[in-house]
Amino acid sequence: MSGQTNILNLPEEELVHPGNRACSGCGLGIAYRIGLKALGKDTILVVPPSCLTVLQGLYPIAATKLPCVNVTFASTAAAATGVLAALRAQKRTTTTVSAWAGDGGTSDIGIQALSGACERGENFIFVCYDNEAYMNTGVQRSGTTPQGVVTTTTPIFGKPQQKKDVPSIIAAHGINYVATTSAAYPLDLYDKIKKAKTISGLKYIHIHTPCPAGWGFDPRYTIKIGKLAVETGLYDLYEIEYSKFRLTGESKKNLQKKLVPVNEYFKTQSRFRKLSESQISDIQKQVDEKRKRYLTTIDS
Ligand SMILES: Cc1ncc(C[n+]2csc(CCOP(=O)(O)OP(=O)(O)O)c2C)c(N)n1
Ligand code: SF4
Ligand SMILES: [Mg+2]
Repeated sequence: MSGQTNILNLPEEELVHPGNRACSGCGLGIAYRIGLKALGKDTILVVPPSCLTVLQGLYPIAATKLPCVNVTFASTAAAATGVLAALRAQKRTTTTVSAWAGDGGTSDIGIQALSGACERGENFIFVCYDNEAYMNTGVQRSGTTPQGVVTTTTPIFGKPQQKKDVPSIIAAHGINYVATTSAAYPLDLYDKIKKAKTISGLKYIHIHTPCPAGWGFDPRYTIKIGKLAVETGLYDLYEIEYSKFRLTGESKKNLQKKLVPVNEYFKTQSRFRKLSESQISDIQKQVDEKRKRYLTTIDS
């Protein structure tokens, strides 16, 4: 999968204008730019309230060259279904429809519409960019915020619950393609969205997008931190294609080498400052257990 595309054969045409409203070092900015290259010009976007709506800005000075429908928080997948129906009525069967929602708009507020669309097998690509909190409104915890993270709604002890495993929830619907990727691995991201375009039914892509403003790190470290999440085994790159699971890219390579200790990742971001020694060692144990499961169940 990854490795097919390199920096020299990415399409040169930019579908995101330079100069947008994202914070400097925003992982979403990278994911969006590369993701739109993979989707191509004949695409209609569907976007709920999020940092992405801010990044895109408003007509006539929008940062994207693609048509985009801004919809209510809970309705992203339902609205994408409606756009598909309108295209069918116009006999436009080659246009790609792609919803782009944040983790709040996917794992919490939009999950019912997404579940319905998965179950019906609607033919669009749902992208969740996961900056692990409701960032646009000032860093509130979401279902995908990791355990122990300090947000404005978990200010004292950090979030007590674990990160919700949204890709597994979506995969349980039996859709044809689920993939996880990261803004720190833009070519992996590009290849997975490209592949999604060739598969029928609903395709779900989960993108880890480091967020300097909400995670508490210097914007120059976005890629380094995104990579550390994978190198520690805290975030895995994989595909579930027609129900077959396989690790991809750096996560596949991880099986052959020693993982970086999780604390190396935690140390880089102020949002983890409330994690205790025992919480860190519990999380390390969970990652080690997962790696053991991979080693015994995956034929790499
Ligand atoms: C029904 C509803 N509730 C709350 C809001 C306010 N709101 C706008 S964006 C946002 C945060 C979105 O978080 P997420 O989906 O994770 O995207 P991010 O901002 O992190 O990019 C919230 C709570 C809203 N627009 N509609
Ligand atoms: S708050 Fe985070 S996700 Fe939102 S624009 Fe800033 S860096 Fe990007
Ligand atoms: Mg978010």
